Amino acid sequence: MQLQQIGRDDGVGAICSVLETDGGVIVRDFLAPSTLRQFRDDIEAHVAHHRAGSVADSEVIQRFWGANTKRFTRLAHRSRAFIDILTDPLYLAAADRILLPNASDYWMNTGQMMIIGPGEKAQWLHRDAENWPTMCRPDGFEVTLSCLFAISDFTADVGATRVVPGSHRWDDYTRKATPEEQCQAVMSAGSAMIYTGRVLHSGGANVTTDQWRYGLHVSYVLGWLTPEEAGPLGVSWEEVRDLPQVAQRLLGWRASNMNDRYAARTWTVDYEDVPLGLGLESPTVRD
Ligand SMILES: O=C(O)CCC(=O)C(=O)O
Repeated sequence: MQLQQIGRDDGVGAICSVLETDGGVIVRDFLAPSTLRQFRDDIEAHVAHHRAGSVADSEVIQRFWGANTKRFTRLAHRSRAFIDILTDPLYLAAADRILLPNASDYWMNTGQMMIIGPGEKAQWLHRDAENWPTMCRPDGFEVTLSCLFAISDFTADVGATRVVPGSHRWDDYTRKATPEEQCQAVMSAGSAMIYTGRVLHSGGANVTTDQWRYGLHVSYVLGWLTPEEAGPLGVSWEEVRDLPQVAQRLLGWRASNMNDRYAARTWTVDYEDVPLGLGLESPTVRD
């Protein structure tokens, strides 16, 4: 069992067609070398000061997180290159196709560094849509789309993501995957594995003694569901005010459903779009 690999030039049609059958696909050399370098440098400046493991009371969270795994978010605050990744046109085109049939828009679920350290055990297999349990079922639809960007090489030994291709199409989501049904997203730095919210996957075991696996998880979720990360609490208006509106919306700095079809907007302030309601933007600036 292996994940299919394609190139950026194969386009959004190829991504979506593999996602439909396998639930996950590797896009080789997804990131431009300059973006990869800049992002890695920005993150490196933070990593050394960040603890491994969770300080949460919950033992379940601690196990899921990993004792020797560093995780942190607020990436728009920590790296300008992150915005280029968050708004990558190919990734957005895939999200449009997968998510927009079920919503008028989507926003960032989370942008999270997942840096798996030496000796870390494999995480348990899970589906990202489990964040919204009633939406994670065999007869449901995709509410979230995720991507793991390899910021360092993803080898089998260093903990490349484990995936169970086709598990999004199973009739029974309580079924356990056999070892033969699992594979790993082995890929070089700059490549990316896009996967649907209903495919089983997990962080792999890092069996090295001295290497850290740098993974960047970026996911989107339907605009009418609550994201994992509290986006606008992690990045200020000053940091996002000059970004394109699509980036502002993804980061939760714009209201959802801002169209004239229904008066059914969500995520408003004083029933206005966020910056307008907060008095950060004058009514004439929009449009
Ligand atoms: O680190 C990985 O490869 C995947 C981790 C993951 O799926 C998660 O933490 O939700």
